Amino acid sequence: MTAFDPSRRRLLRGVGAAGIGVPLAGWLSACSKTDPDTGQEVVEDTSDLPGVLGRGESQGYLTVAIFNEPPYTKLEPDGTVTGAEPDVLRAVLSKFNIDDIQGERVEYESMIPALQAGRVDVIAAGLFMKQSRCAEVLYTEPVIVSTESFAVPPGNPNGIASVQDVHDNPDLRIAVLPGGFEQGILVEAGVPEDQQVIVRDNVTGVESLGADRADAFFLPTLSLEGLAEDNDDFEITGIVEDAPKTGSGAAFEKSETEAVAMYNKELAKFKNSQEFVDIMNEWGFDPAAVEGVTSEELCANEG
Ligand code: 6CS
Repeated sequence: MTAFDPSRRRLLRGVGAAGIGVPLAGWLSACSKTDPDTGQEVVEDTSDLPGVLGRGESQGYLTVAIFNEPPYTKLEPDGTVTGAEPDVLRAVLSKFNIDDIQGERVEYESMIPALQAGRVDVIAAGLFMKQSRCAEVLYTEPVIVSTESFAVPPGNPNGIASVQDVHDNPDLRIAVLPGGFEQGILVEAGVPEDQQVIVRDNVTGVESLGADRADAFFLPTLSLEGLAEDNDDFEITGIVEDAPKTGSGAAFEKSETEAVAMYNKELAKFKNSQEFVDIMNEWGFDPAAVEGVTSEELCANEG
């Protein structure tokens, strides 16, 4: 199969519309028929793209796992999925004639199983790269690099600033999301389970401080800053310097090597575009932070 040239597809689509009066995008993408056994509509894959990209072009969208944690991901009231990672995913997928993504809210700990079970086509949630995750899925090159902080009661009464502080004081209770990157950091640092307070979502995490169920809530800095816009009952520490470097890109099933290689080529071009800078700036990320950072580097994170 010849290498995919997005401009060729756009050209073909133009010729189709002009030449034969049929929206070629429709001809190129989906021919559906009813399965005689199940009676369900079956969308035939008429795309010449590999794997998940071909499925996306044929069905017109991909289903993406998100958590709804701005600025990484956000589910708007009308169901539109946005956030730094989904916005980049949508922009790059459009180069493959896949014009829509549909968000599925999934707990971080369940995202990889959902991908492996085929419940979602891709993860674009700020699911930070580390060894155990990179062994299970195929990440694209990174889109964002970010930092971790603690939310603490006003005045930071326990003086929590690092993972070492938590490790050194067994009385400290730290709220974390189940299966989240931050819980993994505590585990890698030898912080026992009885110091980990599992919270189901970010609002519950900050509320655990006021309820004296936890002494800190461990989450990415930008996520805490987003929560602070609606809640002034907590403070945000500086960057946790002894947390590993966090970063993520979209994650596909492990077998999607050809599709991810094609996606990465378009992503590399996109990361040099003004549109990428605009998306990063809109969500508060530094577009330059990811320059020179690779999935290989981030997948070396322990845990
Ligand atoms: O990768 C993770 O598990 C973490 N990522 C984000 C964006 N928020 C919290 C979560 O634990």
